[in-house]
Amino acid sequence: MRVVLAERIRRGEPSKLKELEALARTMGYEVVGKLTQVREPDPAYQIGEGKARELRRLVKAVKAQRVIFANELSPSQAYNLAKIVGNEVIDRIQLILEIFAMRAGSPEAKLQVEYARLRYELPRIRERIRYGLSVEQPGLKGGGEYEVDVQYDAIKRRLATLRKKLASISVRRMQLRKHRKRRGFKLVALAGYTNSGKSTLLNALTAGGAKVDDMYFTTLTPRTRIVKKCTKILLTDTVGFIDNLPPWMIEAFKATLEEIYLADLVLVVLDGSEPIPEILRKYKVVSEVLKEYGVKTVIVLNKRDLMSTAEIREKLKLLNGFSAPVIAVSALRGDNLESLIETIRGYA
Ligand SMILES: Nc1nc2c(ncn2[C@@H]2O[C@H](COP(=O)(O)OP(=O)(O)OP(=O)(O)O)[C@@H](O)[C@H]2O)c(=O)[nH]1
Ligand SMILES: [Mg+2]
Repeated sequence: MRVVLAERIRRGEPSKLKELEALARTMGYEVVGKLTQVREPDPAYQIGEGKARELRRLVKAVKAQRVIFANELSPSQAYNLAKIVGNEVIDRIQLILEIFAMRAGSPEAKLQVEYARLRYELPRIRERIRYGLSVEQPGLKGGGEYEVDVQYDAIKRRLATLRKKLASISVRRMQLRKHRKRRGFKLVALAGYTNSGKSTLLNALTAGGAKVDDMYFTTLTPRTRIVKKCTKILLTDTVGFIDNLPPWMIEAFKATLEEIYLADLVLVVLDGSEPIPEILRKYKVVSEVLKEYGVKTVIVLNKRDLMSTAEIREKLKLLNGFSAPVIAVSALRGDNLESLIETIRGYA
């Protein structure tokens, strides 16, 4: 599918289109145009009305089928934009939900993704029906207030059921962790921004078997393996982090994220090949979440094969300010993994 990416940012705010493009590519979309407007949000269109017309011209010129906004759109904004542009307009959260739906292989991930999608739908139902837009619920078509209530209640009931199922997954995982700890295992978890190399590191340190891909959210379901040559350390790989997720999305993945929060030690994996501001931004996204749980961390500056010696030194020096040990490795080449294992032994 040919897509145009659009965003509205405030003066001085960095563009989010690069990351949005990586997300779009993960869905296999071809990005054929981009549009950025610097202004305060417009209540009707998010961007200005004149800019929305420019967007329409761009979409026609490049023959795009869809527009994806980096900003979160209210249902009425999405509707107004679609009317002007003449094509479907979605936002970043919808795109992430699509990726999750595509990646959800396990029953656990499927439940989490369904929960997240319905949480997204719920506050939007009324407006969608008011605007004559269909809600993606089979057998339920738009109509009057009565239909709205029926749909609303159906989704609420389904959410309650899902919440129970997810809670029991969470309990099962907790029992498994307890059992492992009783058997003398130390639980080490990988955390990090999506695409930082967590699964590659799992494969390098264990008998692995995790799927690796230069796309976002390749991993959704936790995978735990014994670390080679350390029979008492278990390493768990899980879903990656991304900036600006609504709280209900994090709630949906609670059972999975608990593998990180409740570990004995967390390896925070950073893609060291990126520019320093990106490394810091992504480190912040992960550490802000972990902070609440007071879990011990080791910072792993990954992809050192893509950095010069001077660059490695500079980045290590910078990260040394964060009160967690830092170690530079290449998960792909297997560089410096021995000292990473030594560090893990020392802290776990
Ligand atoms: N050059 C280089 N590439 C690496 C290294 N580690 C991982 N990669 C590449 O980075 C990309 C992402 O790796 P993954 O292991 O899938 O990353 P992840 O953190 O598990 O990503 P998600 O599961 O999608 O969140 C892949 O293309 C890997 O081959 C490394 O040390 N050096
Ligand atoms: Mg992965």
